[in-house]
Amino acid sequence: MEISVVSTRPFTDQKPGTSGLRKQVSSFRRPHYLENFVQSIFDSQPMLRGSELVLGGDGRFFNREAVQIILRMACANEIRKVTVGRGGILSTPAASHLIRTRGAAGGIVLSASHNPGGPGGDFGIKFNVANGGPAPESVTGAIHAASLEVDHYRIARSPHIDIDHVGRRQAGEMEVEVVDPVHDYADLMESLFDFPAMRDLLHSGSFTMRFDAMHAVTGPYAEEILEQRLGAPAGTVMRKEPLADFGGCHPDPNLTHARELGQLMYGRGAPDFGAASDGDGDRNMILGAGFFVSPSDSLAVLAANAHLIPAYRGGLKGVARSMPTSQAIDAVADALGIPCYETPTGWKFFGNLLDDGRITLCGEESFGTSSDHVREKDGLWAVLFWLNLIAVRNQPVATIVREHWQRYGRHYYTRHDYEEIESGRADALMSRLRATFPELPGRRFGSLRVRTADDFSYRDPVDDSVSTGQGLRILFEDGSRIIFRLSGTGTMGATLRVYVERHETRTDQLDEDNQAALAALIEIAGSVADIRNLTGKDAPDVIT
Ligand code: VG1
Ligand code: CO
Repeated sequence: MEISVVSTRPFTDQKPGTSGLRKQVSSFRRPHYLENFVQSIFDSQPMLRGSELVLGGDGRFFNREAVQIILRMACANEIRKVTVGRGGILSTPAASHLIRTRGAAGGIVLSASHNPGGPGGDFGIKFNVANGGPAPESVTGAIHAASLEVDHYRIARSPHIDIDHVGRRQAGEMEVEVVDPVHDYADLMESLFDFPAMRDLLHSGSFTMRFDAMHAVTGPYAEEILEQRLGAPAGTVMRKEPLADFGGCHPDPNLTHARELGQLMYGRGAPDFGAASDGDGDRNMILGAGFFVSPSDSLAVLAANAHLIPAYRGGLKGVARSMPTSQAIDAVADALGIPCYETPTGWKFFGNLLDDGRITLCGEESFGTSSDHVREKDGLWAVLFWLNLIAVRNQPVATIVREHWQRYGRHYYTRHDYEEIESGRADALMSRLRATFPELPGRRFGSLRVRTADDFSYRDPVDDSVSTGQGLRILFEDGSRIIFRLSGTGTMGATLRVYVERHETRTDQLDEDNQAALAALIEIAGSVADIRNLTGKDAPDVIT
């Protein structure tokens, strides 16, 4: 096959963020932009030559064109084989699973996750390593460095490669295998959970559920697993056709963006269980009838009940959470006598702990939970875990969570996002706040006293790598916390995230309104960081 070597010049903005490189579609469609980044992956990861690569994405606008470009570049860069999901589709957890089962040297996942899609929306690309997980910082750093030096890329002049029919074909020397994107993943889920018990629950006549696929990648997965294999009635999966623009919606599973599901779950005759997933299928939102389960609580409940699930019957080796995630899971780990690790935000930091067998479950406050079955967060896995739990405990979602609070106390928790702040202002806010930290310890705010204030850094216990600047923390003597960080996934300006948490153990104080229960801390957060003045915003744009 004829190979073109195309001259190019570096783009200076190809530094991967929390989860890969995310930009507006218009950026990715500039001549050479995608090609430069893909060549930078190949240049910085020489072990890919002669190996197998997994390729797929969430089906958003530009997915199909990007798949064709990457296939032709893989061929020109002497990749031995590319395994690609039919239609160029693979959810993030399904891609992780395929990398692992195929023994691939890595994978390229095309997604901007929960960011909006379509021609005016966002696109993204991330590289996963041989363990199936997102590339660690050493690898993303090498890709970024290569992107600053790239002066040519290699691409085969091949005709369009058929990705719409399952089977093997050749593109020059390279083999392309198109696989059903759902099958292996659905088998994996069936191997972890008690499908007969879940089937009985769904057929009991006293239980209904809805899953909102948000016109994103999980539609076909949820239909196969929930409606086909588990026999839930047709219509259980809402918005199940994947659309290139997600039907004009933001594929972010929270009550703001999954509005119809929210109305249903808070309405009369609500289903017993509601759930949603995001653009690439790695996030999950869990709802009971009239009841929202905060992601941090969800993680803690899953850990506390894992022994009831076939795959985790033998117990958990340990657990981990990202730093801003609430300490609800820490309380469970304490009770179970297992270690609990605290990592920076982003799934890549869990990889070593999982590979090293130190943890079984992990999660983030941003609607992400998973286990050692893959190396990504996994939306449908979390939904099936809850469904299995409901089937075994035979209790409503709200009762399961309330009983959890009775035993461990409740970690009231919220995240306030201030979006599209001018970057200079956001940086100024963070550096001014950091400058006040030496004076904070010992200072009183009403009944609260600051224990410490620091800039979170993490030393990976497996490879000793250090990551600094991972979020500003104000820790109070009673265990309350306020955390500030800037998002690493946005594509317009900066997003300030403020995370607020308070532990309540008085058993008659567990059912308060979340925002009200946190009002004092929210007030402190606003004043210490001078948020109103420095962002020019009176209120957060999104509250979760
Ligand atoms: C956000 C979340 C983080 C998550 C990341 C990717 O990052 O806070 O917890 O891992 O998105 O999730 P940031 O830097 O914007 O806070 V996903 O579903 O986009 O792959
Ligand atoms: Co996602």
